[in-house]
Amino acid sequence: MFKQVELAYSYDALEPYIDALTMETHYSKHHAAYTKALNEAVEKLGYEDKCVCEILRNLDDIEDEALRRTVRNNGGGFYNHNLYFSIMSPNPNKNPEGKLLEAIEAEFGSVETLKDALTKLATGQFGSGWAWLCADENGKLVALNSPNQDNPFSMGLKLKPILGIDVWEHAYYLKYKNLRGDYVKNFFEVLDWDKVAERYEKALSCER
Ligand code: MN3
Repeated sequence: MFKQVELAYSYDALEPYIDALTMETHYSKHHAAYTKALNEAVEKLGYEDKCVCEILRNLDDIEDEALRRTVRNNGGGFYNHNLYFSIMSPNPNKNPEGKLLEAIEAEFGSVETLKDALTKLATGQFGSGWAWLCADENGKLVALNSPNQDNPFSMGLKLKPILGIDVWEHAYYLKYKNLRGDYVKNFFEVLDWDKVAERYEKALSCER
C-alpha cells in the first residue's frame, strides 16, 4: 500500500509563507485522496509490489483507458506531493551546496538564475500543474513544467524530479488568491536545499 510521507513539521510550521489551513487541506484532503485512489487502482491491477515510478513509466501497459487515466492522475498526485511536502522545512538550508551546487552552476550559471527559471516555469504553466527541477542519469539538471499531476515519469522522460513546485490553485489560493508569483517567491523561503541535495545524490534509484 502506498502511504503519504509523514510530515516532518506541523501544519502551521511553514507560516507565514504557507498558511496552516492550506497545508492541512492539501495534505489531509488532496494528497490523501490521490493516495486512496491510487491504492484502489493498484489493487485492481495487481500492482501492489511495483514502485510508483515504475508504474508511471509504464502507463501504456494498462489497457483500460479509464484506469490508465486514474493511475496517471492519482499516481502522479501521490508521488508529486510526497516530494513536495518532503522538500519544505521550517528551518531550511536556503543555499545549495556541494555536488548539487556544482551541477546548478554548470547548467544554469547560478542559483538565482535557476530560481528565475523555475519561477518562469511555475508562473507560466497555464492552469494546474507543476514546475520541476530534474536530474538525468548523468546528473545533469533539467528544469521543466507539466500540466495536471503529470511528472517526468508519466511524461516518458528519462529524468528524476528532485524539486517540485505545486502550482495547482489548492496549493496557494486561500492565502495568495490569484497571485501565483507571490506564492512561488515565498516557496523558496521554505525550500530546504539539503532535501533537494539528498534527492540529487540518489537521483536514479527507484522508490515507492
Ligand atoms: Mn497539490
